[in-house]
Amino acid sequence: DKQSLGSTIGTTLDRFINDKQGEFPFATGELSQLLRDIALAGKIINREVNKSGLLDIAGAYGATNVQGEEQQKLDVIADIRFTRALKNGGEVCAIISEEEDDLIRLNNNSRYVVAMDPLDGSSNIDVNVSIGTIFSIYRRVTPIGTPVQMEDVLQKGDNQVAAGYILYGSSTMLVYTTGHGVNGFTFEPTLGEFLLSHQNMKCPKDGSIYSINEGSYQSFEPSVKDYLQYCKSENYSARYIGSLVADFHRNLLKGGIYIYPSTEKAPNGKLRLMYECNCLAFIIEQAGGMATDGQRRVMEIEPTELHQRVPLFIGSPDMVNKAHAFRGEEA
Ligand code: AHM
Ligand code: MG
Repeated sequence: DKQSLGSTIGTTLDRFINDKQGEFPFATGELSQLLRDIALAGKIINREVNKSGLLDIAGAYGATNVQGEEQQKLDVIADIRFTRALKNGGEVCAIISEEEDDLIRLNNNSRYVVAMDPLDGSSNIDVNVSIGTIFSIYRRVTPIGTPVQMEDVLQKGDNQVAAGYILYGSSTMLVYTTGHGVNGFTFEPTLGEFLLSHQNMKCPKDGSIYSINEGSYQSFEPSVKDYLQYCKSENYSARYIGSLVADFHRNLLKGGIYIYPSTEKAPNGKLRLMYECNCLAFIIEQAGGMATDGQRRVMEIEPTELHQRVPLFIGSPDMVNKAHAFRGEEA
């Protein structure tokens, strides 16, 4: 109705973050500031993504900056922009990124660690299909003021204090959780603001969309093959963009399951625990869904290396449970 429209439209992300600050651990304002820094980085990457088709001709128009960044691939540019925004913001002691081999040390006097995939969906970047940014925030475990250790960045997903993604789709959206539900904000480009558009998002308990790269069918485990046969017998819709954030976002809204199983080429699946899976697992659980590696909750997995991969089964709980049931039958 009109009144509820009026009360939600016009809530900017900044305002929402401020209003919710009481829900944050310690409520010192640092996490709020960090979320605002990430939103700013998202706006900057959004700007780059929107003109990415011009990258090759940018030089011809004198748009190349001193670092020559315009000549680089968009995922590298996104990594640089994101890191810079977090560095300038000062709220982060270390970043781990899908684009970097090692951790990046920032401000030792800060409390938070960020894990990110600055631009996911690399195969879609050059062909003007939706792509996304994924981020997780952890609290360091070693004392503030000391050099960051591996144990600060290698934490299991259950330790996340916040997580979110930015989807550069037909509109740009930022979706995040701090463990008190999931909220989505749509970017209004003429205002330069993210506005609250999807309050308290809930994933449908069941659905009829399955998302998997079926081209690798031959090398799937029997239980995954069986589940896919079941999806077909039920006349489900196959939808696979090949951009995790976009596939996840659609399934979150409509109900569905996304699977990246182990394959011959990728025995542990392709997706990274720290940069992709944990973040989306936190969000889907907060929205009432499930995320597993086919057996265990993703967020319980103890990471042993930065770029560790895990199979991913994520989405509507009834669908994830159904996929598990086929594995049970095999045993
Ligand atoms: P990337 O981090 O190199 O972009 O890879 C991750 C992407 C996901 O967005 C997507 O779901 C998946 O890889 C698609 O992989 P595939 O082409 O093997 O189906
Ligand atoms: Mg990725």
